[in-house]
Amino acid sequence: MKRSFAREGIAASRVRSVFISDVHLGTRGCQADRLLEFLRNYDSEYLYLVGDIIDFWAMNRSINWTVAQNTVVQKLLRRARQGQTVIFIPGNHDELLREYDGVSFGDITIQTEHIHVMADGRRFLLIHGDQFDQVTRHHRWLAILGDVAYDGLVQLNSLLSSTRRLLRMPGYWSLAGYAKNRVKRAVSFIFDFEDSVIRTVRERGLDGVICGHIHSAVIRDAGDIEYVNCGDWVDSCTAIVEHLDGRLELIRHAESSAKQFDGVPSAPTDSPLHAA
Ligand SMILES: [Mn+2]
Repeated sequence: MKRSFAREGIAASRVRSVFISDVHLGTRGCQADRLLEFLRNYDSEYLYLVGDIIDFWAMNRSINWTVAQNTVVQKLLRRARQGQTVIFIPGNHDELLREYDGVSFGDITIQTEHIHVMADGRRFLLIHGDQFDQVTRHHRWLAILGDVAYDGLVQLNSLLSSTRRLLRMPGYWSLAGYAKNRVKRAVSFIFDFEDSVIRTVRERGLDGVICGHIHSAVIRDAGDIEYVNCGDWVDSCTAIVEHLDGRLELIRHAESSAKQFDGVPSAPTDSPLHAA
């Protein structure tokens, strides 16, 4: 069943599965509007929420819940109600949901991890990934401290973004993304996040893994294992889709929809010359 969205004037692509992680609902950094655009563009049989969807850590400090974020929750619930298989695999920021392993809420099932069988028969472990992050596992206070600092960066970043818009500078550049990438790169260098994920998946005799957590989207061929990370909806606006034949694709929403995105008052004619 191919649904078309008359309001948008574009038909949704039919894929087998959609994988998203690290949406961080409840924070200022959450790019709910862009996620809604993405969800409208992709219709699927399976929808996997691969952790850190709701940021309970951040909401302990201050809640930032927008209309768009509310709509995200409604759209997810509606997809489940309409018969899509929607599975929520909690992350560390929504870890309190891990107590509800196997429980369904409004047709969305919570599972601490899940094995998804691709259309071509390959078996992938779906897990958020904090279990492999030595910082969040053994130094929780350090992770929370880093999180507070990250919030500050996200706020500084939205200030920078509005300045860029004011100056009519095209594009979107994320300071927090830049900083976090540098920091996380260092962290993963030391603690070898990806390698420890891959090792575990190999030991379990699976073909691949789809995780999140480090906000760094990739599809990497690690020999016998395919390592896939969904990225996030704070900085990079990325997701993974499984096509009808089992092929995986990394979608960078911010880039692919730059032309049709009308949320920011920047026209294609934007250029420093034009603005001057
Ligand atoms: Mn996480």
